Amino acid sequence: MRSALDLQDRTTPGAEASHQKPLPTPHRKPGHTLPRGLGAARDFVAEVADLTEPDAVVWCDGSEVERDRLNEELCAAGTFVRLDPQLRPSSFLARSDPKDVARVEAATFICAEDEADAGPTNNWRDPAQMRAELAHVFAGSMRGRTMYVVPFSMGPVGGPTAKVGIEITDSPYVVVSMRIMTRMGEAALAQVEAGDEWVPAVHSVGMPLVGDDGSERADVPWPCNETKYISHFPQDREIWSYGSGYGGNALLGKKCYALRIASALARDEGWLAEHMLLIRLTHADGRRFHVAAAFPSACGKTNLAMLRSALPEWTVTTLGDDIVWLRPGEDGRLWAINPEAGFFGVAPGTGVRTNPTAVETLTHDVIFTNVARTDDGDVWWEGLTPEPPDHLVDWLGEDWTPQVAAETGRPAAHPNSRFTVSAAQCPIIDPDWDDGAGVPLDLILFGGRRATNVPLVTAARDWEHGVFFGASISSERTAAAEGTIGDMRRDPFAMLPFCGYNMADYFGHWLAVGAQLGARAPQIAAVNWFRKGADGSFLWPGFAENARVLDWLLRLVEGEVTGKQTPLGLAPADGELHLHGLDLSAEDLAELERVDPAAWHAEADSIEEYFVQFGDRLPEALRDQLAALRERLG
Ligand code: OXD
Ligand code: MN
Repeated sequence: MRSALDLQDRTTPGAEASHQKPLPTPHRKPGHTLPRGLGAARDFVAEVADLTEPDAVVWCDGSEVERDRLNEELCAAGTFVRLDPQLRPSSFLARSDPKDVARVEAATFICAEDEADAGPTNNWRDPAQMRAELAHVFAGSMRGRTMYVVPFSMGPVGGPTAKVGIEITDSPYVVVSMRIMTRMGEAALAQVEAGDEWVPAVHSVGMPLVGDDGSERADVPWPCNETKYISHFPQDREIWSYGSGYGGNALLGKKCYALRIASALARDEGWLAEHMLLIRLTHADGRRFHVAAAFPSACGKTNLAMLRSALPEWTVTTLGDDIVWLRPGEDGRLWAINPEAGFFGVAPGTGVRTNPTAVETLTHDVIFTNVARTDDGDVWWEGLTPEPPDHLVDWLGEDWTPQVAAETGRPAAHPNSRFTVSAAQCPIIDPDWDDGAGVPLDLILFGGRRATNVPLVTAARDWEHGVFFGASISSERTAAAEGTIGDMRRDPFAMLPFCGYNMADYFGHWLAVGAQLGARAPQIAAVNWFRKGADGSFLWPGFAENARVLDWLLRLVEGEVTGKQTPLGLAPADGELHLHGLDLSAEDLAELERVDPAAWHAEADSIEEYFVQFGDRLPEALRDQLAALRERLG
């Protein structure tokens, strides 16, 4: 990634003439960290327009008419291809620039005044320095384009936990995606008008169509810039994103706002912004439970969010697949909402066997990005069906056949190709998903992909023990790395790329919230669906069968089972896990739950090594947990 300060070779026209303009910041009333109301929004929009020089400014209302017009424009520009109206009604395929296909963690910055407030796990930049760099790249960056003003609410509009944002973007793809992923348009603007606080979020693809000298250049289907900045100012609650049109880099309500900025807001206001799915389990006898779960990428989060229970007594309904905001309620329980309104899910691996519910969700009104196109105008990706079609146009727009794939190993869909779809379309969406009050949590799961060592399920003894589980989540990076501790990545609370402040302070904040909740805090547990046997095959069937693990944990919560103590925590006692109808040998079950003290001493060393980077900021309670683990291991 190039830095924008050495942009002598910058091909983007227009920066030099106007680089002296400072980066605007919205007006805040004295004592307020966030701007409020429509006046401040109007002024900020005018200042951003003055810096970026768009041809036109459009305030988005979120209507279907507006969406249809933008979709037509995106088709005319070649960004969208309309899919076959019979096979996939009102759906589109976008192909991104091949160099703009994922979140860019190396260009994701936390700009806190004090470097220690960003902490050792974030890329820190000095805020003043970053503002100067951004002023330079944003100057004239929207020339020849339309600037869209996108008011949006994270959470049901007006709900007690909801928060408003305003994204300013020069990408119509972002506008139509934000309409799916958030509550976007008039209702959110009405909140701003009523005087609500709002988070400023500015985005430019970084490819102006007119140079300083007035020279014009043609647009491309997926404009972007090699120079990228995904910048966060947690103290000012501002987001500035430049150079990418893709996913979490550009849909600023998601990772940038609902996790990085929201985690800083949550720290200051006494709540939690988390990278978790959210589901409701309803028992045949009518009892209902709510479960949130944090997993790093590629651990089956969307599959668990849309679980079809192998145990007929449980019915699962979906509340969210990626982010939850958790607030201690007046009743002393922890209440959860999903701040998003859609799913931005990874397509490959989503299929009839692994996630039939997701496949049913995607039958109409979907934006697909970087999947393959079938000859009859539909879409395909690896894992959608067991056998690929005979011919496809791949995500790069080139011919693809199973033979080509066999020879070159080239996938038809990019591994990070995505679907963007409204949550309301999910056939098992919970009837209360749009209720701003949220749901009270009974259980929080932490998990990763671990071929060895980590048992199928371990319940924490108490909240502090659970925070230790969260702080030490780890996941193997690749199939080749599985089984080797050296190649695994620690991803605390699955928040490594998403925590907007010092991770050690974040651990401390979790401890403080638990202390406030006391006895009414949800149960915490660690799970691992990915343990392997000596022959290298998975010991646990996963998917629908994961309901058996949830069933045991919820019976533990209810006091129907007691579990048995292991050095790690509480595991199912003999016969407690409901395994009827499952072809699982006694040996495999024992292996799934086995705790090897020597291997766990090595694990404890690896956790300690990870914790060292946090120095004195690491909460004492976590050091104590590590010491207690070693003592129990003997
Ligand atoms: C996501 C991610 O896109 O975690 O949800 O990267
Ligand atoms: Mn995610």
